[in-house]
Amino acid sequence: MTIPKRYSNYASIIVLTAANAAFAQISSINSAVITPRQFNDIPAATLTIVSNYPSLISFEYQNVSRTNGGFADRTSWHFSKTSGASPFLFGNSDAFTITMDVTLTGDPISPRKEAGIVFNNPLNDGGEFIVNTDGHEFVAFGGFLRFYAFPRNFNSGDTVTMGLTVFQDSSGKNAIIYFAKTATTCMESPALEFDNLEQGVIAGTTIGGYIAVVNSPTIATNSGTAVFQNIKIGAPDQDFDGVPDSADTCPGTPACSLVDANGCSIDQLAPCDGPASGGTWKNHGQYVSAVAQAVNEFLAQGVINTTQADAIVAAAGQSPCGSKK
Ligand SMILES: [Ca+2]
Ligand SMILES: [Ca+2]
Repeated sequence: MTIPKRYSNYASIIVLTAANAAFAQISSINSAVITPRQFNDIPAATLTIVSNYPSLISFEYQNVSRTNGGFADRTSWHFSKTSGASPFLFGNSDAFTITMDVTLTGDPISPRKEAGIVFNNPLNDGGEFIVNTDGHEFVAFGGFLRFYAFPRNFNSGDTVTMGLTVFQDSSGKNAIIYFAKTATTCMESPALEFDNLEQGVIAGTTIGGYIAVVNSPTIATNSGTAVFQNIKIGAPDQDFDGVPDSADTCPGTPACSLVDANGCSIDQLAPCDGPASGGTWKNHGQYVSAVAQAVNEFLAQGVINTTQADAIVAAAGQSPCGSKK
């Protein structure tokens, strides 16, 4: 399913470079460390790097082809708070949300090209949340990461948003939620409590993104490109609506809903089942009126345009919500 993990020494190498750095707040992250040719089984391959954190980092491999052995080439980046001098070291109690738009292209799609978010920890190497070109997977696995697989609907050349939130749940346990958005779907995993001995992120873990391109002994032009855009790391946002948990008055917004500044969707402000404050709608008109009120708020905040507003109110009018059964 995944590229074998025979590179287990890497994590210790990168962490040792900054082993004594003090842990600092996530908000101090300001840059990325690039590690070119982290694994370099096909040294003759061409690698082109564009590094413009946080708007764009791209890794383009060409001619990943070697006839006399060699498994794969890999290049990575990791978050940094030192203007790219050293990787940021995450701690066990850090809570955060990471999102980025990832475009992975393989020419051809097989042998495998993979890209995504990587966690390198000092004890048992990396966990990854990735897409790949040949298996069409969205999958998280390895290290201390909880395994999770979304439906296999990734295709080479797609731009997808990949994200994850690491947070402390109501039981006081560290947990992770994975998020993925394609042009047509929006997917979110349940909150998964970490089950490793350290109960979550192992102190000293570095986090970033990478591409791996598997060698083709027969296709001289074997190539793969990963582009990471709109890289964001910030306070935890469990429902990925862009409003951090601490400011979100509507937790659990369905993935990819439009929300107001308080993190509330129109459905959450005016639920079909009855007012958000509780009870039931007196009649259908009261429901439609509540939707219209929410729509006006969204219009005023610039969250939706008038065409969208009209469509939402029309749909509410045609719904059975609030009608006597
Ligand atoms: Ca939120
Ligand atoms: Ca919300």
